[in-house]
Amino acid sequence: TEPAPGVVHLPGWLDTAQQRELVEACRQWARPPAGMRRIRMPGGGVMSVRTVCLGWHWEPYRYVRHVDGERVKPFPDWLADLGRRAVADAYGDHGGYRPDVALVNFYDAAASMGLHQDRDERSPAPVVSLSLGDTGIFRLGNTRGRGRPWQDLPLESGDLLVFGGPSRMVYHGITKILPGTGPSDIGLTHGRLNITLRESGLP
Ligand code: MD3
Ligand code: FE
Repeated sequence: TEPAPGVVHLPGWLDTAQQRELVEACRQWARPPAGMRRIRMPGGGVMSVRTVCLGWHWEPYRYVRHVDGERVKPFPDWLADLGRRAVADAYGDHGGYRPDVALVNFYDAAASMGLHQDRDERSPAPVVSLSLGDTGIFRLGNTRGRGRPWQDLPLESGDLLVFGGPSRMVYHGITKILPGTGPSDIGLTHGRLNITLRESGLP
């Protein structure tokens, strides 16, 4: 379905085996050093979501190669291939998509993500989102600000969402997690994982 121009939602795009493999990859990425952590925001707040970055790092909240002297985990080639297949399936053409950075977010039952724009990337290329585990309620807003109109879409385990074109700069967030809704056979007992793939636009 296409909930907004440039936004394509393909429910159940990942089969159970692919979901299990991604959960296992997230488990490895989550380990220290440079593992999952709550990101400190520029204003001093701390996110309820836990995040691990691949290929770049978000503390102090901009592209840097290292944090606390720890080397950021690499962005693997197989993940770039998966992102390219995602864009091809969503738009009918991958358009030369070459993601080089990713954010892996973990939401426990109490976590959420306020409405924001993703403006750290210098490339206009789409963002690919893969959801695993408990269902999250995704708020798809508009490009003008945090107010209405918005649409609330449930994102379930295995769903693909591709954001490009006129929707690349929309405000968006996760309003809540529905605990206990994830599949029992992907190796994730509770919570929600989301993997976003991006082109940094950096040399
Ligand atoms: C629309 N993550 O990491 S994924 C984020 O479920 C982020 O963890 C949410 O927003 C999550 O920045 C939402 C869907 C998504 C991701 C990136 C986008 C939607 C987007 C970038 C631009 C527009
Ligand atoms: Fe975002």
